[in-house]
Amino acid sequence: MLDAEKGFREEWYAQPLSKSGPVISMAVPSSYNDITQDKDLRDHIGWAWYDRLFYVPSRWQTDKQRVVLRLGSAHYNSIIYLNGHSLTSHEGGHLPIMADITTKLVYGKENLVTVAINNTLTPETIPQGTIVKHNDPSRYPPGYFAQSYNFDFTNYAGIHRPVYIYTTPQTFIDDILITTDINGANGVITYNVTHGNTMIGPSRSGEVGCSMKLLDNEGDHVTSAMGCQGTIEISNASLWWPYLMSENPGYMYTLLVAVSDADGNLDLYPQKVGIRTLGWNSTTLTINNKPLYLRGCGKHEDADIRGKGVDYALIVKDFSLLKWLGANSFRTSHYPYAEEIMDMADKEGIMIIDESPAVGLSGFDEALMNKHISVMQELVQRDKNRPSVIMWSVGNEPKSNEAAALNYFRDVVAATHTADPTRPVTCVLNLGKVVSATKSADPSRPVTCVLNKPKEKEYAASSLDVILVNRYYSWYGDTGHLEVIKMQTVTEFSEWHLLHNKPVMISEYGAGSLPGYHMDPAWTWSEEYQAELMIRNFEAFDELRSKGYFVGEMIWNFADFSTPQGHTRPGGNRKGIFTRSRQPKMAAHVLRYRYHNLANDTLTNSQAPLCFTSVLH
Ligand code: GCB
Repeated sequence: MLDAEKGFREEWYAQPLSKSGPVISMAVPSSYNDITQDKDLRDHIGWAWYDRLFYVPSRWQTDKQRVVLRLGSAHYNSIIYLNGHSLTSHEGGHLPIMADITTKLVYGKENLVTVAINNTLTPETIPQGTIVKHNDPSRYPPGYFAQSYNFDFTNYAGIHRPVYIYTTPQTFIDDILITTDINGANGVITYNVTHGNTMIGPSRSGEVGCSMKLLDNEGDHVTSAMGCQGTIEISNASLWWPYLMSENPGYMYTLLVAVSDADGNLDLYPQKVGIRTLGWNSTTLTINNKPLYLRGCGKHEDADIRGKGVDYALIVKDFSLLKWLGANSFRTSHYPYAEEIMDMADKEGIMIIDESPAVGLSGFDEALMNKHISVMQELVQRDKNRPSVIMWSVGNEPKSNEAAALNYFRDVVAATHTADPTRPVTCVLNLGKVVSATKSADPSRPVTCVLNKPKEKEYAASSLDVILVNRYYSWYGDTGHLEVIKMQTVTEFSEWHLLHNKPVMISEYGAGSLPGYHMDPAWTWSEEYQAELMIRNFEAFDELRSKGYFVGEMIWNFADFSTPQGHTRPGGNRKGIFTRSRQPKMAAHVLRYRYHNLANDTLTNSQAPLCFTSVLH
């Protein structure tokens, strides 16, 4: 049986891992699962260990720099050691891990960072999973167990996003909160800068001051302001618009934030700012006071070899395909995506429904809710200033037919919304406990949760601002009967609206197809079936749109993606309109035609200019 605790007992972190046993080379960022030929590594459940020696110049110490270690994400549970000592730990993948390492480094020498990561999912983790132990010695070897979970994508593990060490002065910018508004032709930016300081050597004295310089997207000076909080009004502002809603989508200013103290410390941060407003009522979503219709898809961070590891070329390719499709949005199903992806969305004008990793939750108790609220706070903290984020999704397909979901989702949504973002506040939870609900919670965006339970016995929808429902008519039900799609979709979505008096949209629909497999008349798994299923859905969507409360459609899925082995998933989930290597199936062409038409855009195969700008780090 695997000795899960061996590394901790033997203190592997006290020295380079190679001194404790054999090590293999591993890419960072990447999932470790598909890198080698080793099946056991691919299917590993439990702790995996990484380490890295790195050099720190003594100049950083002389210059009294504050040094921070930052991992973009590691999945799922991480314990980090520096030079043999415990540094920090973090539960949950998909969100950053940071630690101030200033006083723990050895300057002018090599340092050792060690990360232990455990991918085990349990009923207490988000997302949840179960370790199934098989105790029948006639059928399984001793200690045999397997991991199961309530979602279909592979639970890839490893250090998925870049790891950085960066420096700041002793007095540093800790956080910046931006909100924007529109006043006639003017744009309004409200900012709040918080700062911190660390003491290395003699303590600092004097006041800390903030100054702001606003630059336009060409880098030209627009205006300046003093003070750590304030409002800037820009006459004839350029607004942040989604792709195909303006000639110049994704317009962003740069707010150059400077924080300085009497000791001569100066910290600078170029904060991107997209000026836009969001609105929602019982039928409509608006951006800059214009009604929005979301044309998009559900996605995954997923590719061969690297799994969920950040891949710059793939990010640029995916945005190129989204624009080729005429899509204006996607949902970060079913977890927060890499910041590099979010940066591209801001820049390209692609709107994001920003989803938490709470996929398929059940058993809604107090501990789970507190954890869920913390995850939402971390997510809002990370993405709060992004113009592309137009909605928070607290989860996907919870078992919201359980009665406990009613108060649970009321409180998770309320915590995500909590009013005053500049002050800590509390929110009283149903289970009798008071949870500190966040200076980072966000009242400015609608909150949703993606549902799939029948509306008659469903307890989350009443708490949501917009109702998102996943439906697979003629795939999981009435398989082969494409003719019922329109009727069933129109009936169901009209009823959701009638029941809750809120805007509704379809967040998933689709069919699997095997590229190159053709059958006419359409037959399941053929490219024709996938395409025709979509066309039948479009008929329903158009009828629903004419009723005035249907605010968007998102195909499942952008691309084929990896799943655990199973008899319903031939080589993974094949509902992609692109293959896993990003080549279009027939469905992609069908969707492209529709999305450009919906945007009133003329389809041309325009020749892109051969000028490149490096968009990622
Ligand atoms: C769903 C899930 C998604 C699955 C999809 C499917 O409802 O939200 O994660 O991949 O169905 O293809 O079954």
